[in-house]
Amino acid sequence: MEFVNHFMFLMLQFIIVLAYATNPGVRLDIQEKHVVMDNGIVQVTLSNPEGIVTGIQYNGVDNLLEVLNPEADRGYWDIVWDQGGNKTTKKGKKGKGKFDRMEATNFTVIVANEEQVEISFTRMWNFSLEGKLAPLNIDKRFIMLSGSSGFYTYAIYEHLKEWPAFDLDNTRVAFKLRKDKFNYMVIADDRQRFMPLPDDRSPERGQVLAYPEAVLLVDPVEPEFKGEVDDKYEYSCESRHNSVHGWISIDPLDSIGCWLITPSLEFRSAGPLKQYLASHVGPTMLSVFHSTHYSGADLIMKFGPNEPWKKVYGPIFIYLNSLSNGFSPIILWEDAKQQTVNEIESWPYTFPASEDFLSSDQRGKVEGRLLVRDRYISDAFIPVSGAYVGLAATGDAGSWQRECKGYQFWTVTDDKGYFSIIDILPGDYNLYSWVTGYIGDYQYENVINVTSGCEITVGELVYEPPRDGPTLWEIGIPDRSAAEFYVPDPNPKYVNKLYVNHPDKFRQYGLWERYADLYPNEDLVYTVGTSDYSKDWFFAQVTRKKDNNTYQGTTWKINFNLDYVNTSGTYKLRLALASVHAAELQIRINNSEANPPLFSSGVIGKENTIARHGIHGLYWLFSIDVQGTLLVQGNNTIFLTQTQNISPFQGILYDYIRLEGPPYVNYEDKNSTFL
Ligand SMILES: *[C@@H]1O[C@H](CO)[C@@H](O)[C@H](O)[C@H]1NC(C)=O
Ligand SMILES: *[C@@H]1O[C@H](CO)[C@@H](O)[C@H](O)[C@H]1NC(C)=O
Ligand SMILES: *[C@@H]1O[C@H](CO)[C@@H](O)[C@H](O)[C@H]1NC(C)=O
Ligand SMILES: *[C@@H]1O[C@H](CO)[C@@H](O)[C@H](O)[C@H]1NC(C)=O
Ligand SMILES: *[C@@H]1O[C@H](CO)[C@@H](O)[C@H](O)[C@H]1NC(C)=O
Ligand SMILES: *[C@@H]1O[C@H](CO)[C@@H](O)[C@H](O)[C@H]1NC(C)=O
Ligand SMILES: *[C@@H]1O[C@H](CO)[C@@H](O)[C@H](O)[C@H]1NC(C)=O
Ligand SMILES: CC(=O)N[C@H]1CO[C@H](CO)[C@@H](O)[C@@H]1O
Repeated sequence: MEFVNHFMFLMLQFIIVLAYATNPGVRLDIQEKHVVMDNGIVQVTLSNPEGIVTGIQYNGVDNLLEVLNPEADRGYWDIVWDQGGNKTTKKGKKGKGKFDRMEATNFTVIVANEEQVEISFTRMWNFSLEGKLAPLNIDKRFIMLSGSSGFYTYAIYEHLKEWPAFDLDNTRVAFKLRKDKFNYMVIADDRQRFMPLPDDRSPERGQVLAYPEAVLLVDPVEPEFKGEVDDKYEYSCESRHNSVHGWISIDPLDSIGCWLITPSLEFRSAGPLKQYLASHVGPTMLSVFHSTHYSGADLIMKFGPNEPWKKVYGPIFIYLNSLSNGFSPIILWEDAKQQTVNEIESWPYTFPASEDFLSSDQRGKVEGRLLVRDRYISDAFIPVSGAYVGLAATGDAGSWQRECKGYQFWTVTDDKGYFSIIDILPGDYNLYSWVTGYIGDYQYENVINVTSGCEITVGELVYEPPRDGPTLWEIGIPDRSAAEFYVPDPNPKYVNKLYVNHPDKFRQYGLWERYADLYPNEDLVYTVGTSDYSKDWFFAQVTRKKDNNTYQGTTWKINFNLDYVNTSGTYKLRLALASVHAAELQIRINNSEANPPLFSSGVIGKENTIARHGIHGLYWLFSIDVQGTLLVQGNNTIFLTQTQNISPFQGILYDYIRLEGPPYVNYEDKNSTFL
């Protein structure tokens, strides 16, 4: 089977090569209302001067985009924005910004020769447009290369200093494919399936569940989908794993793949762990550059008055492939992944004509090595492999997860802890890291000034994660995710078959309601030493649903035994949270009535991770002093109370919890029995 796939893969390459060999170069045809780029493999039609992709002709199909949609609703860049400061129109929690497809007003040819066509669609802002359009100059570019089975798009957004404040909530590129053809969606090797039709979500065929995006398929056109839940958020994807996804039109004689390839994460907001929508029922393909999903209002890009800004989003590649035989269409996915590797290797591209897109020699490089020293575990300086190291706008440790306006450049350390971050755009950055297995965030103390062609060596960096004393006990793995905890099976009424017997079980709909099924009256109790966090720690501390459509806050207990307590020492409770939504965490020790509690987080988080089937949102770390006088020799209890109780989606996803003993008086006494 492996062999057959590999063989077919080579064959496919061969067929594509043949197509290239006969290519006639790129032609540009400018019509009154449209512009057509054609390289003999693909023909792309855009509206003139709006710059909306209205047609993609490929492999004998005159349009891969949804011909039933109006032209403006086929392939487009868009933003969701609002006026800034006190002019904002977003009222209350449900307020939404203004959606704008950024239709351009001016079409310009930038490059047109046999090898390459690059065209530009611009929309310039001025004060007469205040309140009506986002104060941005927009330049949308489209590129076609000869012999290339697809096309590129990128855009330059610019906000001038003297322009008014505004908020940018969301921006992306969307393609709406033909529903009569594209029926198989691929997000990843283990996330692909035949998909329902958009019609199945209509009131006649579907039943809206707890929010409009989640629909129970009651009477789908294809009966095989009956009883499943469809929700686009079940297909969201972390930025680091979101380089290619798309759709296949499966036809035994002539299958076609249509793929969105994002060759770099540098322009996406908020770092490698940020989750974005990808493909979903429509059939829709999105390349999202910025959104507030799984993060909340902290990620709204807020531009003040006097804040000049310019950013290049993309280029991304829309790649097409086809297969004209009876073999598995999954070969198209394998080929799309190989194409993605090729695109990543070609990054930064040499062909974009805008001087705002910098080539490799205009960018810089930063190298070094990361070691971790976690005292009380080991005195050694340990090289860590697979740790994320990145450059992002200057800020506090961990600020990268909320940073949106600049570019970010990330890599992972090798087996010996070495890292090399290449092709960094000039500018001032901080260097950040986090390491699976350790809590907290690393930040290098110096600002790093990247210039064209620079090669900066930062040497050996040592991350000393937060640690005051020896571990008395711990729950979970410090990895910014709640995936290691107990994730229940979904209610059989609300299944997505893709996630049955799948490692991403957490993506099923409605798991928040399973808590009340498992713990109808008494809350979760975890006993250190006997409980197993993969079975006994529910992945989210959600509210408990009562009969009356009301909800209750909950109090979870951690029981633990101490053989000895130093009543004059200070213990430390480390609470790493993987996500919070409109929740307040209160902590009490050995006295469930203590008022005030030992600790309260206040009401924090707007990440909406629970409703969106995420396993993490933003990372939070709280370090809480616990005086030895609060503890007793023998059994102790920590009470974790989540007080908020308005909705089913409020709650906390824990990442990791640890109790540290007091610091040793002499670190050399660490083998002391008095822990
Ligand atoms: C809005 O903010 C501006 C500048 O901060 C201020 O001058 C103005 O008075 C405010 N308007 C209202 C209605 O609050
Ligand atoms: C259109 O854009 C081109 C290139 O940016 C510029 O030279 C031209 O003046 C613009 N035309 C209009 C009507 O804005
Ligand atoms: C401002 O923009 C509008 C809309 O594009 C345009 O009609 C108008 O001529 C522009 N005004 C100036 C002064 O450029
Ligand atoms: C970084 O370098 C640029 C260009 O050389 C310079 O304009 C900028 O002031 C520098 N920033 C710092 C913090 O040194
Ligand atoms: C249901 O909720 C209402 C309003 O919150 C309350 O007045 C009523 O007593 C509740 N009924 C039951 C059976 O709990
Ligand atoms: C208990 O903690 C206090 C304060 O840190 C320290 O001075 C004392 O030596 C500790 N006692 C023991 C037995 O470790
Ligand atoms: C402490 O807790 C354990 C386990 O919950 C229990 O078996 C034991 O009896 C308790 N000891 C005391 C002194 O309460
Ligand atoms: C000081 C205090 O409240 N101690 C309590 C700690 O918790 C244990 C077990 O719940 C109780 O037995 C203690 O009285």
